[in-house]
Amino acid sequence: MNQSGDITLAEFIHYVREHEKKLQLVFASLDTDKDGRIKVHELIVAFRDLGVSITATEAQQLLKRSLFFLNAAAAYIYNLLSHGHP
Ligand SMILES: [Ca+2]
Repeated sequence: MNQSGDITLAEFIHYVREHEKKLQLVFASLDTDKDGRIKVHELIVAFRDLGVSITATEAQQLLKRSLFFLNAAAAYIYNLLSHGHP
């Protein structure tokens, strides 16, 4: 980012890719059986390793909410960029 706060397309793409890498790392660390899916059980184990106990229902809600949040954020930015408003 320069002093005016502008970002170039190259910077934007670099930023998105860096975040994609982090998301891939997070996904890979949660997908312990490496089947390409984060299962409720895997999320429960991940939280247990952090010392947090969550139920299967809580894990399910968390998975749904994270996808909902990512989807909503992407839709918000897309609409803002294409229509000038969310
Ligand atoms: Ca898995």
